[in-house]
Amino acid sequence: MPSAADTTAVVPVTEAQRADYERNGYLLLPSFLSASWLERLRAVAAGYVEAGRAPDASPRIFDVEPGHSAENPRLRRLISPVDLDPTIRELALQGPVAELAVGLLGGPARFHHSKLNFKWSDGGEEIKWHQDIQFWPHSDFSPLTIGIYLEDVDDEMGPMGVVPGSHHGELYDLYDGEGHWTGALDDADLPRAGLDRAVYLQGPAGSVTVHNCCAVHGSMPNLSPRARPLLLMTYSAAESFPLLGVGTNGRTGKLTGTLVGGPAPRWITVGGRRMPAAPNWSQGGYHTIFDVQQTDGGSPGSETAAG
Ligand SMILES: O=C(O)CCC(=O)C(=O)O
Repeated sequence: MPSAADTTAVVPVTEAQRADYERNGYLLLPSFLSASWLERLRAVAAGYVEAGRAPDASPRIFDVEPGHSAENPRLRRLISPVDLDPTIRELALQGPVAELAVGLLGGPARFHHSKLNFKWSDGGEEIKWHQDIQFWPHSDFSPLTIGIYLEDVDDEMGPMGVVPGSHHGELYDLYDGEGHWTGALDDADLPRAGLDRAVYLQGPAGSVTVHNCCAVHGSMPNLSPRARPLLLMTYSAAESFPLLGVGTNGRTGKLTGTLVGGPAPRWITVGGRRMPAAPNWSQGGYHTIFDVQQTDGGSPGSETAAG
């Protein structure tokens, strides 16, 4: 298993792929994941589907469709699988997805959150057009989400749709006219969003999707008799920070903020100005300015690093 330090040595994307991602705001990497990883992830997902049948399955872990039951499970989402499961944690914080995040971000990455969207067969729900950054604002626009299809995905199954180049465009208001948060572009804004140019990312199981936090994206209902599990993991550049303390589903997870591929940065950029920032003392190790100035300095910061 690679350590956090040697993750940086692995570059699983080419310069051309990285340039594509920068230009278009998305990437599709067909059959990215090895067969053995895929097998492990499918076994994990199947275990959670079984667990989701329990009458007391926690809504903190499972989001289910109306009509979900033990006999006829219809899961919408497994919440924060990186926190829940050691295999998914290894994938996201040390394995090939960590390496991909570091490669795409061009340096150490800060893990933010994860989710497994099941998009169940025969009508698994649509995800309306939206951008992500409004849900969990950060101090820059580096956050990206890496998705892994756990099954083969075709057009009928509600593949992820992305509008190329939209990450450089308008950031839409995801409130409605009455000030209610809808989490989706308003109908009045849709004609400006370039949806006629949307591309739908399909591929064999193990294919990877990547989209930038500002890219307009969404997906249609799954009209096929096959589920479309998509495991999603979000990272920012290490020097980018979430602003409101929110993760997806409203909460950050235990591992939100974990650094992969390198140590905590000493510089951050806010309001366009790059500045040296103190170590992250939030976990302890600091008392007062008097202590630090009257001695040789404090102990190093204690940001969590994977590995
Ligand atoms: O599952 C999908 O197709 C899209 C996922 C997404 O955009 C989200 O969960 O925010």
